[in-house]
Amino acid sequence: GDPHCMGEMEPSEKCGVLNVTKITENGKKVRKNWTSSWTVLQGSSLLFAKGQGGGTSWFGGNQSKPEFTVDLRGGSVDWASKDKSSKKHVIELKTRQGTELLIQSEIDSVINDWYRALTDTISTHAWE
Ligand code: I3S
Repeated sequence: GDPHCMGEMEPSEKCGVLNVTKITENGKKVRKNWTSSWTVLQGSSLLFAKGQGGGTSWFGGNQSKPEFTVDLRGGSVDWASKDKSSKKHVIELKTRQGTELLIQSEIDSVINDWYRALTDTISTHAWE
């Protein structure tokens, strides 16, 4: 796998570059701002860092921190309806805290893997 994706002992751990935007924060609609984010699934948390992250192991270093973290416990994941975005392969992620995100990749195998990983994580942590 990716050498920068740490903790691959856990099946729920995954990382890669995705296009991400918030659409709702604490129940309030916010303006879309699609950004390319280095995304890490770690346990029941989904972490985002700005930029491609490609060669830099922000996650292992101590100077760079995740831009944004989402608690997946009690959340839900679904394919976004057409009215949410004109883009292809868009996942809609809703958290229990009332934040909604859209997550997208142009590569359908990539987004399908994330869809599976996120739904698995949410069902695994459903009773916490
Ligand atoms: O849902 P919207 O408002 O049509 O989303 C589009 C806009 O956020 C647009 O930005 P500005 O309205 O600030 O120009 C983005 O550039 C588009 O990417 C958004 O739509 P998609 O369909 O790409 O999610």
